[in-house]
Amino acid sequence: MKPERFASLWGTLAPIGRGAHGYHRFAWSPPELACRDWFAEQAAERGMPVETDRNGNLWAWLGDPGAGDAVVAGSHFDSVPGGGGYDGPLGIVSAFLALDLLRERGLTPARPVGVAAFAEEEGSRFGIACLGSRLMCGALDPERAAALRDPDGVSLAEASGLDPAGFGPDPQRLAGIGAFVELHVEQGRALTAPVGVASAIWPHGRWRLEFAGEGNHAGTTLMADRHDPMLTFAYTVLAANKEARLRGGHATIGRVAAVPNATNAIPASVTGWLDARAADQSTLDGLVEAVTVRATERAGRDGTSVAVTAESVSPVTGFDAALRDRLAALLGGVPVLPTGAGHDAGVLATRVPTAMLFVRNPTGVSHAPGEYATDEDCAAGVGALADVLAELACR
Ligand code: HGY
Ligand code: MN
Ligand code: MN
Ligand code: MN
Repeated sequence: MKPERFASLWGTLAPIGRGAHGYHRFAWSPPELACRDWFAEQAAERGMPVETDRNGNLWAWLGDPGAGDAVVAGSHFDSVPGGGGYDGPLGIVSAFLALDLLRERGLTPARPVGVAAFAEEEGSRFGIACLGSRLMCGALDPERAAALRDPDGVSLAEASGLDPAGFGPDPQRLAGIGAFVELHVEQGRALTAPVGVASAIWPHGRWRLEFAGEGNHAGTTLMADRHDPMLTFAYTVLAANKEARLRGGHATIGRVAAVPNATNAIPASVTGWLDARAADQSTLDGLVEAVTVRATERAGRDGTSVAVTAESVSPVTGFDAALRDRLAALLGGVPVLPTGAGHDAGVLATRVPTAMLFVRNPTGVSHAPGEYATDEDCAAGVGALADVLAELACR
């Protein structure tokens, strides 16, 4: 595919939700709804019926998915606050363009082929990553999902317009999928070629940290009399960074809220979210344990308390080895590499044969405005995805 052809379709989606400081495409917010409209238009242009499943995921089909053994390609539209534009949308634009290439090559799929857009992959609105794919795959309690509310108190059902009684596993849909392939911008700088294949997703997760102390006056309370949860919180941020470095893991504490959040009052509580990841499960477990122990010890000294709650934990995802090796060989021995980023593919991989393709990101930056991929590499990604779809669906 010529880079300018990729750029032409990319240019119809990329401006949606782009702000001065990155993208703000939260699930079922106006920009993400506009992306869903874009999805329906692209599908209609290709004569592909569209459906929204019970968990809010979008599907467009070539052929009858009821025939089973479908090959599906896709990703997500939503972003982190101030995110980059390629994380997610690149996989969906590339899927539609790859289908165009199949048609131009005169290839007619012998199996149903789908394009999917999964809901709330980043978890930016409701706090749980891969919400739509987890619900579909039975990896998230539907009642827990129905109880979720965004920071404005809006429920998942209110935001999506879905029936909360419908949230949950979709075994019939999964049974009809023979393979899922997600193309994604690389979120790092390890990929030295335009396209690569994922070997695994690091185990990772999110833990909610709740620090409780004593709210008091910032100006009159003696230092010796304070039980300041912000102090314990600050110490825990440093501890997480240190423990991660010691283990070669990754740890960040974000999404912070102090109550009250005032300049002249010591907060009564501080909440933050630990995002921790590591190349293997025991290292991740050790990292989270160390952070928890250090925070608890410090709380004892500060006269505060800390509660650590696992929000969503994803074990290591080893992609289907046969499929992974088959695609790497098909694409001429492209690099095969792990990723520390979570993906819907990591959830689907627990239920159907799944693979991931990466497109080089020269900046290595992601979840920030600097996220980037050249039109040339993106066009190479479309070509690779078309080769994969031809191999899996047209033979
Ligand atoms: O958070 C992640 O790893 C992914 O980008 N959603
Ligand atoms: Mn992301
Ligand atoms: Mn993503
Ligand atoms: Mn006062």
